[in-house]
Amino acid sequence: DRFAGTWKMKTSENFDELLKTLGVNPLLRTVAVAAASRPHVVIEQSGERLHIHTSTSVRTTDVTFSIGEEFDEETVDGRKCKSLAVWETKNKIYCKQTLVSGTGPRTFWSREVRGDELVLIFGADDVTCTRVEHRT
Ligand code: RET
Ligand code: NA
Repeated sequence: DRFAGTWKMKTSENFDELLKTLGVNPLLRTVAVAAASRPHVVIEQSGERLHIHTSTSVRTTDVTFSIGEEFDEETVDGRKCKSLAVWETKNKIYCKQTLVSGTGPRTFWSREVRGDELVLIFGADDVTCTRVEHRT
């Protein structure tokens, strides 16, 4: 249950580029980037089952899923998708997303625990945003 904990963001790279690739307009990107710089992240884990709560002043998401079972979530820009998370290593979860309707960039996220840090990557086509969080 190594993902469990309360996490605070330390660094973020390319979040604006990610939103640009997802087609979010400049004004909304400015709002989103500012809000996303101070997320409050709480992860509960019981083996293969995880609950990830991420809150900011403008957007809060809660996802509960089991590794290897499809679940509903939203892409970073808020589009409904079906997701499937798998263990990439024993410390890393890779989650592929498929839009429920319409077309858009291919998106995924991964989360890896490295010591006291959690490395979160969001991908959209060939753009990746890397966010490093540490335990509070
Ligand atoms: C959207 C759509 C346009 C308007 C706003 C948005 C805000 C997104 C945010 C995302 C935060 C994500 C985090 C992820 C994990 O660490 C949906 C792009 C305001 C604030 C914190
Ligand atoms: Na996170």
